[in-house]
Amino acid sequence: PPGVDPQALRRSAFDALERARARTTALTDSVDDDELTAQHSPLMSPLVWDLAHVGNQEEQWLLRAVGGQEAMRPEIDGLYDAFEHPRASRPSLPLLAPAEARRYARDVRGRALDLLERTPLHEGGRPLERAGFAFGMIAQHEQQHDETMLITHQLRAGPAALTAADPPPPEATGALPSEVLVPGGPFTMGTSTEPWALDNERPAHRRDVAAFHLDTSPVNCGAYLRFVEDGGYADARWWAPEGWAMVREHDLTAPLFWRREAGQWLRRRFGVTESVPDDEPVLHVSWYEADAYARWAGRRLPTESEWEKAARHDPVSGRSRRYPWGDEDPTPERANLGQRHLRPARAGAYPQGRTPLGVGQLIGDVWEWTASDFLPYPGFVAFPYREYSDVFFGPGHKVLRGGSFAVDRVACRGTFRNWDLPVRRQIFAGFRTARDA
Ligand code: AVJ
Ligand code: FE
Repeated sequence: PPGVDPQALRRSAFDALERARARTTALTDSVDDDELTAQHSPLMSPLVWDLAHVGNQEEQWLLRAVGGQEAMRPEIDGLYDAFEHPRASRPSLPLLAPAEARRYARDVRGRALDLLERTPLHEGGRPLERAGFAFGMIAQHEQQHDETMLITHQLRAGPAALTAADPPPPEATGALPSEVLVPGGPFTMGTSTEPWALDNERPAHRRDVAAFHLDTSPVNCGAYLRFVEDGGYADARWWAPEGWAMVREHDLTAPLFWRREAGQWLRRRFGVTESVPDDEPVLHVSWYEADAYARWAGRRLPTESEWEKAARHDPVSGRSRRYPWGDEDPTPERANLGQRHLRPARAGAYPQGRTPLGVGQLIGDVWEWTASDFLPYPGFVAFPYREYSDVFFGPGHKVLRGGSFAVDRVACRGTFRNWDLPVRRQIFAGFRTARDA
């Protein structure tokens, strides 16, 4: 785990905040002001809302809670409270205009960096300050909104505003087996030591997991297409009842952004139309579609504990590690993270990112739906605010694991938990399948 050396933590917090801001700037400077204030989809906020919301959360948690400073603009807190205004209503609020929103976020950041220099980060400090937690939390928050803004870019009409190099190809030597056996037995799930782990990842606890088989890579578009062409979307047998209702109500026939034209399957990605690539992990499927595919294939989604055991359990030491490859932070050789690429890599890429059993691409590429509801771990304590995780626990939300190409490394690790509604399709989500041993 990252050292508890205060100077190293201060440096990591500074780097993480700066990396997030560079990305926020790229996402909001790549379209004009009209596009920043427009509603590209009722599912999303205008980009200028995300920008000022990021600044406002930073002001509340760093300047006010850590620094004890007075509110800079108390009158805007309500506008940027995600619980006061649903996304669809945000364009009609008296939001800060683009130039004002940029200036506000920049002013907050200047003060936050001054505060980071002055704040003691040692073990005995206040919980928000200990190991720089609040600074790490705010960097993760901004990166999560950067991913949200990238989803807005994917939903917007018009020509491409963003470009990126393609991810690396699969390793040349030999194909992976399609699945591996993960032996049964207990493992440690969650963490009590990762300094910037969010409340829902805590505390570490033992879980028993029976032996199971797990796909070595996420399900690709070619395999998913076989389900589509086998009439998968027209056969109630494969679907959970609510999933079948969703398919009927919206006439779904394929993943979001796909369409069939002149006998060919096409999809639109960030303003570019291309043919659906057989060998790339499928994206933009809801939990219901992932669940239906798995049933059609005679398999099932892995549970959240199965996913984490496969990603972290080291059969040699018996210990749970931070990542599939060990305890070292992600690098560009290990995982497709950080929006360096605008698509997932094909199966067999990132050989240095595999687990000891040979499971690949668990971190990065696509968020992976799991079978599990989003629930608190035994001993969970909401921190520092109930609205991050606590209010979302329950059977309404399904857990996603592993992060996508759109997730920064600060907001991704073997213990990181994401969640969403099972109907959600615009997120960068795919899945892999499992079966009982
Ligand atoms: C954890 C990704 C579900 O975007 O709704 C951002 C993260 N929480 N601001 C979301 C979050 C508050 C959250 N997810
Ligand atoms: Fe937020």
